Amino acid sequence: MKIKTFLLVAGILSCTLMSAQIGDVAPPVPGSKIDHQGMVLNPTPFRVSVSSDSGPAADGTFIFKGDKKLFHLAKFIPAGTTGTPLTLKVNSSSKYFSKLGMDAVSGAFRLSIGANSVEITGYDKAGVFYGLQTLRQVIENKKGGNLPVMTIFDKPTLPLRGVIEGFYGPPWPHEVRLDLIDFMGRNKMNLYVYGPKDDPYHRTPSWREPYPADEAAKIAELVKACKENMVEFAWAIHPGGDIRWDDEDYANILRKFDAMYAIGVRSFAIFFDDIKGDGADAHKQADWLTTLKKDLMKAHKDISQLILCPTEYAKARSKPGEDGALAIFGHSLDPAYKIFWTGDQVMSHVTRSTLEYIDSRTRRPALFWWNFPVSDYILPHILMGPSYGFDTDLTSKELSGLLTNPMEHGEASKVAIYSVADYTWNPSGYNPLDSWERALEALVPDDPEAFRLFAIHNCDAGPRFRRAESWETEVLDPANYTAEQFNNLYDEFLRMETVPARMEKACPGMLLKELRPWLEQFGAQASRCRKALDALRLSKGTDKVAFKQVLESARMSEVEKKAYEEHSTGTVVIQPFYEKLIEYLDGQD
Ligand code: LTM
Repeated sequence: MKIKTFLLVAGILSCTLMSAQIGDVAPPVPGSKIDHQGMVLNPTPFRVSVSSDSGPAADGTFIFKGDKKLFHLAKFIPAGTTGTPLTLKVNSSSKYFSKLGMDAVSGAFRLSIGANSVEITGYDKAGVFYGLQTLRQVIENKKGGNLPVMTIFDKPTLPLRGVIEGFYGPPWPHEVRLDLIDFMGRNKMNLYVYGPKDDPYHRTPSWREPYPADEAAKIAELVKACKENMVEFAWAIHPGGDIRWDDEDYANILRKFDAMYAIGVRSFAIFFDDIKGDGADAHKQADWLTTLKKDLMKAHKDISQLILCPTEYAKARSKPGEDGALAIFGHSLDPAYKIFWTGDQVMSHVTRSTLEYIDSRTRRPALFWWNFPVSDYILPHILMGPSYGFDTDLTSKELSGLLTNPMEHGEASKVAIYSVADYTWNPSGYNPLDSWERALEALVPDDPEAFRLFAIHNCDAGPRFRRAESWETEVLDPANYTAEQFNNLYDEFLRMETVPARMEKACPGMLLKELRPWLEQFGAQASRCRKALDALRLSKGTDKVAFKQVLESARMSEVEKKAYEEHSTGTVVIQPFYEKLIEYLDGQD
């Protein structure tokens, strides 16, 4: 039997460490696309040994064996009374994992696919669940054929990996949340913090009030979905806008937490971001939260995570000295609390230096609140670009975890969520460009090329968080270009014009619904650009009437301008090129 052992990190050497800070010019996207030879796994596994031998049929059923208490984790694996034996077990001995060259951490597992049987050994239940998720992916990759004989050793690097629904604007619809929780489970994320700014029962002025019964029932359903996907559901309260630091409001917070506990919540977060005045007093926050932890633990033995979002949540907003909030938390906030941090700025890269800044003050590894692909500060944009700007040598010593704050468009946010799952599981194996390519293929498998064409021109988040966009497109100088440049660009616009119709056919419904307004603008923009190039060609000839007619057909009307302002696309390269071209053509008139 020929065994080829390889680390799925090829191409990563070309990744540069992203330590540069945000400027007006986007850094290039690190990494490169990899040929995965029919075995696409997300997150990128730690170690894979694959042989050329054939294992069981991928479309067959499995007979569960081993620890019966683990069988419920395998709901998504086809079970039968005949088929391939699939043994599930937990082995919490660190000796076993260190012999395999692995850290014994929650979520670690060994998946072994033999010629006629499969075995998953998890360090804990989470490890078994993740092994099953990897098996599901291997099955999906090999549909219609046979599983390869292979062994995967895998473990998460960052203990907390997930999503913080923490944006301003319409909170996600219930069905989108449920779908995202399933997506998180598939991609081995384990924390969903619920803190939508526009949920009135989360924030000032209604945080003191209980949820109406129907909304409480929906939250209970989210908690249940999270449990099934090995995701911890943390409910966040945001009381700082009008909090009174008195006994009555302390009791109000406890009462609200108790009500959330009663519907299944076991993790809590307290947010003090984006407030001014008395609520932002770090001494009071630290005192209260420390007492709150004691009271919660006294009343309930099974509280899981406690998280604080400070008012000074970014370096640019923090006081560095001993009188700053971070140092105050370092001295007097119970160490059980994780502390959110958005980096040097509100929208930032994830760097060792920013973590040194916060960790040395708060005396604990920060929990990164990564403000991407959130778009609440740049609503006309849809952020479909790669996730990058992460130092790849970070560990749980500096970073207890990282959560992405996504767009109000939950389905479209999956492009970034997929890659954040990838990075947080295996930072040193993270290849931003390849991860993005895989995300696009996973989300629109029936026409990934159309989705990619749309996504590559819809990346930038404006001057506060410049992102690389349209990096493969060479636009031309209307006063000086070659025939080759003209033809290439013309062909690209023609291809772009086909995208809306192709996406209508290939894109899954919930995602399509979110993208449609941008797809319409994208098609219209491509068509205008193509017509403007036609006008450029005509401007070199003698038929001035035809030139003028085509130029007018390429021009944006006031109505079109307004629609574009609401749903902007190609803002970095395509639209500026179009505007420059029209200006040039007007000069030829
Ligand atoms: O980032 C934090 C901690 N708070 C808010 C978020 O709620 C908001 O979504 C982002 C982006 O606008 N900025 C914030 O300051």
